[in-house]
Amino acid sequence: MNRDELLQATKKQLTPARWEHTLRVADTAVRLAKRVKIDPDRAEIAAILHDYCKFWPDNELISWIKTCHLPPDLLSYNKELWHAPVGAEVARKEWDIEDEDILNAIRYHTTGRPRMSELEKIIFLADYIEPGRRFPGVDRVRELAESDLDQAVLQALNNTIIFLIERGQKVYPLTLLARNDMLDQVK
Ligand code: DGI
Ligand code: FE
Ligand code: FE
Ligand code: FE
Repeated sequence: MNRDELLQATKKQLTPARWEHTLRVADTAVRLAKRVKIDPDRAEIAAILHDYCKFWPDNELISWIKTCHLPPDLLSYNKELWHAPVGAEVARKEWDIEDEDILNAIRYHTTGRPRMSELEKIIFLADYIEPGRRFPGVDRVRELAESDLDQAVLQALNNTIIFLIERGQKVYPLTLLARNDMLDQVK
């Protein structure tokens, strides 16, 4: 797989604003990867592909969820969750990515999960803290990400869960499990 091909093809899937977000996630992920001494090239690939399916129509995402036997409970939670697990399947099938850590980083970039790898944490965090993000509390997560990825992931999960509850929305169980696990990790 050629990096320029991947960039051009991904750009075509996205709106200009979302493409700019993707480039900022990639920069942020590469920087974090270098700091914790994991392979920045793998972080970059995961970041480029993380929102590949963000604008796919619902029926397309639903069809991939069914065909690939992704967790059927996804369909009874927020549609915003769907692009991440489908993105991992597309990365495997259309981009021949076989690196399970890269695929998991794409798959879990929205929800998180218990026992996330360093790469998964980096993509999850880069998506949350890239410099274009303006969530309430994002600056605290940015600070934490400079010193402790686990504390940063925990804070981002807390913020997201509170955000969803304040809006009366469901919280996908994996997000709650991820947060509980992170509490144990940081003890
Ligand atoms: O695709 P992005 O907008 O870059 O970011 P994302 O993939 O992290 O999507 C985040 C959105 O998903 C965010 O606005 C919150 C929403 N969401 C809905 N239900 C859940 C959820 N996020 C988590 N972590 N857990 C949920 O149950
Ligand atoms: Fe996303
Ligand atoms: Fe996110
Ligand atoms: Fe994103």
